[in-house]
Amino acid sequence: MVQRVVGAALVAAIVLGSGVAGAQPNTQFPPSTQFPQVSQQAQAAPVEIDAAAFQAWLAEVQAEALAKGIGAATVDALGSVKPIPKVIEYDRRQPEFSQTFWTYIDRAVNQQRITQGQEMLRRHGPLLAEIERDYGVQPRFLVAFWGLETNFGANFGGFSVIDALATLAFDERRAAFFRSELFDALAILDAGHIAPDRMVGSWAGAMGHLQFMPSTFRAHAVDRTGDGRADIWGSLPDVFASAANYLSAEGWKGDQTWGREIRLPAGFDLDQAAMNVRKPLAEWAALGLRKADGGPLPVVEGMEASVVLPAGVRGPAFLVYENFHVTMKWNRSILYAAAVGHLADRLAGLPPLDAKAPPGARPLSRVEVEEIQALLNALGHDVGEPDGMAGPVTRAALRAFQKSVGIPADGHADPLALERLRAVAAERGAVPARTNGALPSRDG
Ligand SMILES: [Ca+2]
Repeated sequence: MVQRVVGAALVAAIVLGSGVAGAQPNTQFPPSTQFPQVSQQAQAAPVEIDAAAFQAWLAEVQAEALAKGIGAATVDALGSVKPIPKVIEYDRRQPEFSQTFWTYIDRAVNQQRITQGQEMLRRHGPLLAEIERDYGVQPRFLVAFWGLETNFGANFGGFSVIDALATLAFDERRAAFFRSELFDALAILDAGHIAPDRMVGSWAGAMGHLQFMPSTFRAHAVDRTGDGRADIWGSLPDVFASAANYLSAEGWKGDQTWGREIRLPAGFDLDQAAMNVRKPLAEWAALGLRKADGGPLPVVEGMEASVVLPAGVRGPAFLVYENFHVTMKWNRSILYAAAVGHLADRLAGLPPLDAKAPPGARPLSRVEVEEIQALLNALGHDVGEPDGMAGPVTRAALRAFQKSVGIPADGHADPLALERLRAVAAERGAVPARTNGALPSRDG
């Protein structure tokens, strides 16, 4: 239930890769510390919080909470909340490097997680079977989400959710979003679902085993055990039922899988590789798509799918179904959705990905992405002011550049794309403007 958009358009952008319509922020979920999609973080400046201003603000929030019908005891307890400067530092940090598909997937779907996930499937098999019967979400997917969110409950994040949300609601950057989440969290406490000292989660307020934001809790959490509390911190029946209920509400198909790795035919039109291009399976088969092992594509009447290339043309190609789109409502990262699907496959004993990381695959730094943008500008493919974040505009410009020089147009910003841009710019005498990242000037 994590959204890693913050401080991290770079992340969302590069991660979302070619052909993905949305690097736009998910409005429902803030970023989490559980599983950062960046390999390194720049040090954020230390944050100081004005204690008097915070107290004055808190009194105002308490008054609003009372007006919203939250009980006096809960509102009184809010008075002792202490802001956490570290939370604001997390919220403001800028990723220094993007993460490649390969570094992400290797970390998300490692052997230890597969082994542990299989053990969880066995241990909780009867419960998960009941949940599947009632909500139509297959056990291997629930366990995959659980593994990615908190490593099967090993890491909730360790922050007091109320303290973290109050800090972020006080900070001006995304005050409205977090203020609303804070009131939802207070309502959850007020309803007696959890004791205040057990309401722990990520620095951004994502709670419990599956990292539900308070608003998601209020919309979808389930008391499976019938004790009057939806305890997503301590009760696995409540945890699994809540997650399955949420996925089901978003349109999960219990009789379908997430997608599959495929082989694209030579000469495949890369403009067709986009989440918003959906075609019936028969149509994709007719275009020459095959299973990764070369076998014929299974065709199910009525099913539509999209092609995604999260690492560009030199990475794996996936044909993804409705459940992939549902996963991207949970977390709007295409890498996350691919990791959930692949982990679920591995839990079921399916093989590793057929595609392997190409030699020299490495993340781009923010400065290198700025250089790509500056070079695109210099070559007449306008991306606006370089910002080090390869979003939809940059990807579209990169595709246009790739088409103009006759190379596969996947719009994927990587070291090879940078090299090609440098070479073409040098040939044409196109000089990029200096950027914020102090782009080293090659002409002195
Ligand atoms: Ca319960």
